[in-house]
This record gives sequence, C-alpha cells and structure tokens, in this order.
Amino acid sequence: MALQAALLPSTLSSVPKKCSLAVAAKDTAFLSVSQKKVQAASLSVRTRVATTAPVATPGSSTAAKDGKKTVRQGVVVITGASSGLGLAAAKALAETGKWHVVMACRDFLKAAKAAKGAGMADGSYTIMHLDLASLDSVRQFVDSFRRAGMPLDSLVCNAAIYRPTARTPTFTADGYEMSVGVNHLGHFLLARLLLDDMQKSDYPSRRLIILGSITGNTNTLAGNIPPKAGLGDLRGLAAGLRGQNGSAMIDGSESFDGAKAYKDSKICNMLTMQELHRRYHEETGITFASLYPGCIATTGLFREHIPLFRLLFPPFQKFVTKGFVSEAESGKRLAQVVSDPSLTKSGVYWSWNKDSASFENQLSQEASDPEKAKKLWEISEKLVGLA
Ligand code: NDP
Ligand code: PMR
Repeated sequence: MALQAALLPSTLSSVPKKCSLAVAAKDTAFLSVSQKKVQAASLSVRTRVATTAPVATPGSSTAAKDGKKTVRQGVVVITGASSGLGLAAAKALAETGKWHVVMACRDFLKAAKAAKGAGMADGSYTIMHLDLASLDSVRQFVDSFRRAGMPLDSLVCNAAIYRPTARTPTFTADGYEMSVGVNHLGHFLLARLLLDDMQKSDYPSRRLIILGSITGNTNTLAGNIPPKAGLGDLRGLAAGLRGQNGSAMIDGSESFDGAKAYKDSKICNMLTMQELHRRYHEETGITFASLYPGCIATTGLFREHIPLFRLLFPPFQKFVTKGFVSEAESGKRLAQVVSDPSLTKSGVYWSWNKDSASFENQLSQEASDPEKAKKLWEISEKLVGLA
C-alpha cells in the first residue's frame, strides 16, 4: 500500500492509450518535478496495463453495411474490481468482448496483477485509482474518468470492507466510520456524481447496480444471526458517525460493532438503490438494481476474520447451508445484472435459486422502507457535501 501510495497519486489513472496522452499532458502542467517523476513511473505501469484501445470505440454506434446499427461496446465501471466478486465480474464482462471494464481500485498495482492473473486481455480493461475511504478521491476519480473521454453505460458499486473483529472504529479521511464510509457514503457520492455521465450515454440499457446482501435482510435466517442489522432512527449517522463524543454506529449505539456496521452499510446500499429508482428511473430510463450474489465464502471480504472462521466458513456454506457460490459463478451472476437483456427491470433486488436462475427477491421491511430511504438519502447528501 505504501509503495502504491507513493507511486500513484489519486489523480493518476490508467486509460486506454488513445486518451491517456491527453490526460497526461494536461496533468503534467500542474505537477512539480518530483511529481512528474512519479507520474513517469506510473505511466510506464499504466501502458503495460491498458495496452490497446477498446475493441469497438466506446461512444459511437457503428452503421453496418446492411444499414442496421450495431450496438457499440459498452463501458462499465466496477469499484473494487481487484479481487473477489468485482474481479470475477470484470473478467466475465470483458471476455464477452461487448464490454470495456473500468476497474476502479484503491491499489493500482494489485489490480493490475489481478487482471493479468485472471487472464483478462490487454485492452479489454482500464484501471483507475479510486479510494472510497476519501471523498476527495471519489471526486478525483470522477474527474479522471471524464477526462479519459469514455462514455459511461453502467456502474457497479461493488467494493466493500468487513471488520468483524474490530473492537474500535477506524475512520475515513473525512472522519466517518470506515465500513459505512467506504461501503455506503463513498458509493453514494460516486453514484450521484456519475448519474450525470450515465444520462449522457446513448447505450440502449444503462444500469446502476449496488451490491446488497442477505445478511442485511432480517427476513432471512442469515439475516438473523447476531449481530442483526438495524439503522434505528439514523441518529448516529445524522450526528456524523464520528465516534468521539458521539456514536460510530448508524443507530447511535454507544458501543462499536464491526460486523453490525457492515450489515448496516448493506441496508444503506439496498435503500439507496430503491431511492435512486424512485427519484430517477422514470426521468432517465436508467435501471437501478441490487443483488445478493450468493455466499462467496472464499473472497478477501473475510480477511480480517479469525483464521478458524476462514477455514470453516467455506465448507459450512458448501455443505451445511448450501448457500455457497464460487467466485467465478458469482461473477457471472453480477455480469448478468449488468448486461442480460432480461434483467432490465428497475428497483429490483436480484437473487439466484439452486439452479442458478435469477429471481426478484423480497427485501426485509427495513431494507425496503421508503421513509427510511428518504431520510438516509438526505443525511447522506449532507455528509458527502451535496447538500
Ligand atoms: P473482496 O474483499 O474480495 O473485494 C472487495 C473489493 O473492495 C476489493 O477489491 C477491495 O480492494 C475493495 N475495496 C475495499 N476498500 C476499498 C476502498 N476504500 N476503496 C476502493 N476499493 C476498496 O470482497 P467480495 O468480492 O466478497 O465483496 C464484493 C461485494 O460483494 C461487497 O459489496 C460485498 O458486500 C458483496 N457481497 C459479498 C458476499 C460474500 O459472500 N463474499 C455476499 C454478499 C454480498 P483491495 O483489493 O485493494 O482490498
Ligand atoms: Mg451466515 C441459510 C443460511 C445461511 C446463509 C445463506 C448465510 C450467508 N449464512 C447462513 C447461516 C448461518 N450463518 C448460520 C446458521 C450461522 C451460525 C453458525 C451463520 C454464521 C455466520 C457468521 C459468523 N454467517 C456469516 C458469518 C459472517 O461473519 C458472515 C457475515 O455476516 O458477514 C457480514 C456470514 C455470512 N453468512 C452468509 C453470508 C453471505 C455471509 C457473508 C455476509 C455478507 O457478505 O453479507
């Protein structure tokens, strides 16, 4: 991380060669000599990562000889595409040749290695720096993305952290409790800013997807394993989730609980998707969706859990609950939500049955409460500086 932070300031990004020169020239004007050295180092990294322009130039639909229009290659931004579900979905989408994937990641070098390791073809993806634990970084990402000149057809808010063993809260650059700061607030700002870009896209089916989870839904067995998710009256969030002289928990409880903070953040993700749907679907035609991809028990999400949990969790999910799903299969599920022509309905929380067929799932009462969604929206707007 330290190496990455030193080499890659957040204004830098990897973009297809076509646009990277323009970005580099513009950026260089504002950089000091030492910064230029840093940028030169990163440019060599980024050319290795994104070597060719997308297969069909994003932004234009091509007229075929018979006069029929061919849909151009879509551009999808996936946050946290450096591991687990995000990486698997990035690979699944890139492999179709129909999508150029922008991998929005906090650790550029890790993402580059992950993409190569997954066998993603050069030119099928672009890596751009995004640290959701900093609202400045979110804004810089949006700026870099716009400068790269690509259209935006789909956005997947996938990145997350889970801190089940943490006894005390940690905080984002803006001072918000980390799990809610990264999983909800960072994505809330990103989605709000990029909505403008999605509205400009001429792609036939534009989709904005936010990952939810079964553990945030108390209408399920998994959602009833303590600690249970619950936002209460949002008083902790309204007070700024600061911790000192206040609460780091959304419901305002005095004691910090890392597992609950994650589950609470997932309720926020599902409520945000529905509020986006209510506010923007009719006006923009954009499809808003959330999903529970299955229990992907092998991912990095559980990296902070105790070793015994990490050992037993995958076989427990495979053989006892039978809720287990491989990273590759979960990636295909998410890819479906991005691009399957049959999943265009907006406001839906998708899940999959045993035969891996998708269905519209029921959210818990709290995760589908419109009043709470509105209140969450208004408080979140203030916290990220939009109101
Ligand atoms: P992983 O830990 O494998 O992936 C999470 C990704 O988020 C990583 O790429 C990580 O980056 C990134 N990330 C973390 N913090 C930040 C940050 N501050 N800024 C930018 N990126 C960040 O977990 P999963 O693949 O399992 O999780 C993906 C999504 O799926 C999450 O939203 C999770 O809630 C959801 N989900 C997962 C389930 C499961 O069983 N695993 C079940 C239900 C939902 P880095 O690689 O640098 O650490
Ligand atoms: Mg859970 C129907 C059974 C089912 C499913 C689908 C999950 C998914 N879990 C189920 C059941 C149980 N879990 C049971 C019976 C137990 C008690 C032994 C149990 C325990 C458990 C723990 C300790 N489960 C967990 C944890 C975690 O730390 C994970 C978590 O809550 O992360 C927030 C987790 C999960 N169980 C799941 C899924 C998908 C997770 C990961 C949660 C997520 O990403 O939202």
